[in-house]
Amino acid sequence: MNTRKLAELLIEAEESRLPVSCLTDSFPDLDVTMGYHVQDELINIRTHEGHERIAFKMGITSLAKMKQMNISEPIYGTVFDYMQLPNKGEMAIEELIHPKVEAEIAFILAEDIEGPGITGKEVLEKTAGILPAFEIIDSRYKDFKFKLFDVIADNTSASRVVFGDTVFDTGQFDMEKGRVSLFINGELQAKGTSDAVLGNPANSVAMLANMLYAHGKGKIPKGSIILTGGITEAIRLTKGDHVISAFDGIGEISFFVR
Ligand code: 0L1
Ligand code: MG
Repeated sequence: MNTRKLAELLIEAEESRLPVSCLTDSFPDLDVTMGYHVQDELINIRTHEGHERIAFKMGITSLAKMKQMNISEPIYGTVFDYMQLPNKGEMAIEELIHPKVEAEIAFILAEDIEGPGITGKEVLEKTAGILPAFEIIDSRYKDFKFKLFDVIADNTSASRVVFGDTVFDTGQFDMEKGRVSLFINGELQAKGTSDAVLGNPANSVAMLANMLYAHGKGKIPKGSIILTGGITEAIRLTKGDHVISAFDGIGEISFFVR
């Protein structure tokens, strides 16, 4: 298996907006480790093109989804500069394949965090603030169907992000019971509470630090932004959607799908 060729195939699918068959259809034995090798290659290609990481992301952070995929830890990926949309701005649907939106909490670190053994409590002590956020995921695989290797290789479906304009203190949002509602064109489409993310979104940042350490990738540097995982389920987007998410105590964010 040539990791470079697989990464190029996924980039080509993203750019052409033509989804591909799962890589595991051709290589059924591929595992998590190989998935991150392909993802690392994809990140190298994007970096050489001049793109910068603006955030880390954690995916599959709901215990129900983890059970469904038979995994004991979530997965992580990279959000690049070209993926960011402004709050209250527009998302061009023709740039994407079959996008879905989920509401998340993003952390901004005040200090470096390096595994192993990091806990959610330590994360909260080293956090500068939080942002309400949307993650728009868009699998490069046909019908949004994949196995674990495939989705890791595909940079965990990272596609677009929207961050709120104001940084809040961690105490301004209840990390275990904070409610989040997602409305499309005025109708409630999904809702959840913050404990949907590994019991507390801070645990997601801790897991990222521990996983990066275990994978020999060092620390999460001070100033990093981390999208911690969907509090709501992911909802399919269509042209004309006006998407608003309301977070208990920390306001609303929105975007329009054109
Ligand atoms: O939780 C997520 O950010 C999604 C990760 C990848 C799985 C998917 O595309 O549904
Ligand atoms: Mg997500």
